[in-house]
Amino acid sequence: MCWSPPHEEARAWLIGEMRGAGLETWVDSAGNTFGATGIRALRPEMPVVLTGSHIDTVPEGGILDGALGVLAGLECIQAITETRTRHARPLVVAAWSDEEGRYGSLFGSRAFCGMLDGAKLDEMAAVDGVRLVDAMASAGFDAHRAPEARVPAGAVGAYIELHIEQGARLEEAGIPIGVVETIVGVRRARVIFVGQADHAGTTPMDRRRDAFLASADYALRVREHVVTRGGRASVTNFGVVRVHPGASNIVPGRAELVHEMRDPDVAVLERLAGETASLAREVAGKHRVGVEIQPMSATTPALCSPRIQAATEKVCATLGLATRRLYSAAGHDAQNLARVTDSGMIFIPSLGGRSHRVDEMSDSQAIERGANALLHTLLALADATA
Ligand code: HGY
Ligand code: MN
Ligand code: MN
Repeated sequence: MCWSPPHEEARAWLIGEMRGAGLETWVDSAGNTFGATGIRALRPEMPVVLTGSHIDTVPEGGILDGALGVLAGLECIQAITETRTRHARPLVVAAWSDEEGRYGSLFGSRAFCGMLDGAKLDEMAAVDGVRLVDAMASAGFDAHRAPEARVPAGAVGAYIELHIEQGARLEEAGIPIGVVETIVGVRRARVIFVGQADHAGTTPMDRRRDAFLASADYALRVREHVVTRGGRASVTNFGVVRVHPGASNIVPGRAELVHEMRDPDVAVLERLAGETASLAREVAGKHRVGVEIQPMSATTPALCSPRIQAATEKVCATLGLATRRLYSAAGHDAQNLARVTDSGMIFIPSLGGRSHRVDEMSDSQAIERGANALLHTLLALADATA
């Protein structure tokens, strides 16, 4: 969890490894950590080739989501430096802060790409109520300075991120390398049903205004709606459910869901957001409860750069690695970087498609192939011969 003591310990370890590899290091005001060859800041006079990912994880997550891209990026740059391989542009590896979205998803790369609304910082809070300003202060950062992390225009010439697919398509197709074409948009909203707390024994069933029952009805109907009326790639999830007061002998007076929807097409997401809001009102009426919908975050789907895709495919052809183009059903920092530079992603297969769970894993050959594809893509982009 970003800004926590374990995360800051991991950051310190990473900076040590970067310095050990002979890189210049810095941390920006949004908590993004950088390791660079020969430069101490990003400036448009010398556009860099940037790689990286994130070191924060989901609760009870795996060890590759994010960390693979940061450590493989560092390993590649270290190998290039140690072998004194010529490259025209500086190489930089980044660990973006709070990718997993405790504070609205892809926080660090949003700040880096100038997408952070400074006016909202004071109200930003995690689902457990911890405010961003307090979480960042606990790690020694002033949240109000996060927008200063904005990268100068033209300072990044290309961005390429290595990541696990977090799904089963590559494994099932027996393809070692995925070349990402689009990255989904993710919309999150808090949906709060308000009924009436009552005695769970003495209140007749037909007189209850049960907020949890309304929320359960809503969840089932939304899932049906998204599956039948969404796009081919639309998905939805309810990963956080809170019932109040939360005692077995009280009819729930309040139920709060965090509702997430994803799709590579923003128009589909917009349509579903409107339709599910109407559904919420319809369900609330049926259960004689109130409902409030509080939007939490909305990331925009992104198209990856054809230049980066072609560079990766050319490199993989030389390495004898089969590739497949695919969309990412997970959100990534690369979708923000697409706003400031040519941005792309390389996927490797996830065993059984497992991710966001402790047994998330890829086999070592897959990791090696992915790192090799990243290494040669970085070199191609750094020499702008791609
Ligand atoms: O949730 C996601 O899509 C990513 O793992 N942050
Ligand atoms: Mn993740
Ligand atoms: Mn990730």
